[in-house]
Amino acid sequence: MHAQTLLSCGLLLFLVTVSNGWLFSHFGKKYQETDDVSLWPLPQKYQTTTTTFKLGASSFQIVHAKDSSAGPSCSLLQNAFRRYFNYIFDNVKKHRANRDVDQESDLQLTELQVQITSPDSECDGYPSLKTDESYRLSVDQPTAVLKASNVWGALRGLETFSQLVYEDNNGAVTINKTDVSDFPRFAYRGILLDTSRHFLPLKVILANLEAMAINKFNVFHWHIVDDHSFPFFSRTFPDLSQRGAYHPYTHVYTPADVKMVIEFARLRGIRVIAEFDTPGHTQSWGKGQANLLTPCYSGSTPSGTFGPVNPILNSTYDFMTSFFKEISEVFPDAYIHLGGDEVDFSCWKSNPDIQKFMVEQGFGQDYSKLESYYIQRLLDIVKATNKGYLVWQEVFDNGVKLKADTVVEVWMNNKVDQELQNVTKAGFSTILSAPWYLDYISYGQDWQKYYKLNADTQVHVWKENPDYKHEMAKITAAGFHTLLSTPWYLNRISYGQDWQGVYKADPQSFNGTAEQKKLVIGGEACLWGEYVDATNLTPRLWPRASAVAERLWSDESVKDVESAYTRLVKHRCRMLRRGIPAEPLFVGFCPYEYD
Ligand code: CP6
Repeated sequence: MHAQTLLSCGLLLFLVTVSNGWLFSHFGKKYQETDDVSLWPLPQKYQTTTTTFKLGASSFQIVHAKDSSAGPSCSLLQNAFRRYFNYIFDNVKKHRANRDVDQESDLQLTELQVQITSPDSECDGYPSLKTDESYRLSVDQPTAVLKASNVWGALRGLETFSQLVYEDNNGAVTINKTDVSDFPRFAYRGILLDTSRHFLPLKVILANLEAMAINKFNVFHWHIVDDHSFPFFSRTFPDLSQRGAYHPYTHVYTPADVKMVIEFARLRGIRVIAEFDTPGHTQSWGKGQANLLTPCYSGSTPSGTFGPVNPILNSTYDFMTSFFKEISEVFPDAYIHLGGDEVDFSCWKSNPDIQKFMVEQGFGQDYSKLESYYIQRLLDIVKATNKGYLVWQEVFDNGVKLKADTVVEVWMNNKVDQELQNVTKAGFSTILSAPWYLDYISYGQDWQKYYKLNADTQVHVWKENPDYKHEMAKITAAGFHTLLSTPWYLNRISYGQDWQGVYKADPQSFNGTAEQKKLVIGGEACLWGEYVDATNLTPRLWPRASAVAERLWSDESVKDVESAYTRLVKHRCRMLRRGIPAEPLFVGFCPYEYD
């Protein structure tokens, strides 16, 4: 038993039951844990036994089954075999001498056969919203068998296989006789990264894609440009990044960089959905594209500042046509995210040409009609590229006419259930991100608040927390010096955004018919970039995003926080061991720690 488990035993109730030789089983309801294995996200069904097999680095192989529709020419699988072989054996070598398999006394597992069952393995394709990610895994002597209809299910099964492997007390690589039958609860399981507020180096993006694969996420929502910078290199409009990026070549994603992200993601069964958010959030676009943004006025003269995309000029739509033609060719996914959130009307209101247009169109003073007019024209442009699209919820709320296959993303954290009801009632698919804004550290823990506090005066400033005010009064009345730290506890994330809060949210908990619930295709964890760059991205996102991963993959009934804790602690240690600096959930230690 790991000492870390002993520690958590003091904290949590730990159950092991033995029945019919099956030590623990899970069928969407109750399950128990072993000391060594932690599956995350929990599979839909699995059954494991006390029978163990040893794996030797020189004898064990991952191979294509004879009747598989994929073979050694499938580089996606070859690449995955190598990746998982290394996860199973490399670190063992690195950290301690791997005890050799004892041929005499140990049962050996020498092979994992991977069998792709459908005639089209999809080896050279891309995953999509309709992809079947299910797999079956049978670990038995002398070979284990992994069956999936295509390579995407095989990737998920390989991850599960690698999670079943552990080291016994002597350090021997071990796996128990186990059966798994697994599939995701939701088809869309995303992570949003924002590369505009801070440029994220390529290796940070790739490391995050690797962490996503370990957690069975399947969509990278790339919020690639925004107000603050435009790091996407457009072949059609190179000035956009030349003038709009933080730096025209160190802080830009070249076509080769973008290709690498897309291929690295594909090899892990992850879709890359790029977001080009308009008409708001576009300040950086204005630097490299003249006349794209609306000139704001103060009184009757232009103020020199600019607002959202100018919706009244034909040149705007010509630009969008060329731009989205390029985007639709660069990004192979069938969907593009078109944004449409948080449009500020004040600049439009100030501009006399826009005012005139509003009158001509009969929009009155309703600027959301102007916004809808723009979005409608944009959607028609993108539709002509044969792409589907996602939009933020405001686009739906404003009554824009949407294609039937549009996905509406619900992000506002008020009246979430009502919004999900409305969107699905109108027949649209939806994804939920409102409960999963992981960039967000609670109010009271942002730096401005700390900065304003002052050890002398805070007694007057910090009314919400009278405890230490009282304490300091007592201490100083007794004539002692004191110092203050109460308001400066930077260690904790607010309730609601800690992992338990994230874990408890469910995308289908709103009131609605079965048909409405089916329209919820998933959700995503958002890591907006205002306070995040390469220095803090990984620990801020992981393992809290893992809690989202289990919510979106595992059965609805898997929601017990205490048993999740036991597994998540071990899963987080596994991420450390695989080189991902995921932050701790609570006190304890890992067998292999990050250095
Ligand atoms: N940027 C863009 C953002 C946000 C949105 N869109 C955002 C808004 C509120 C919070 C976090 C992020 N930073 N383009 C909203 C979808 Cl709390």
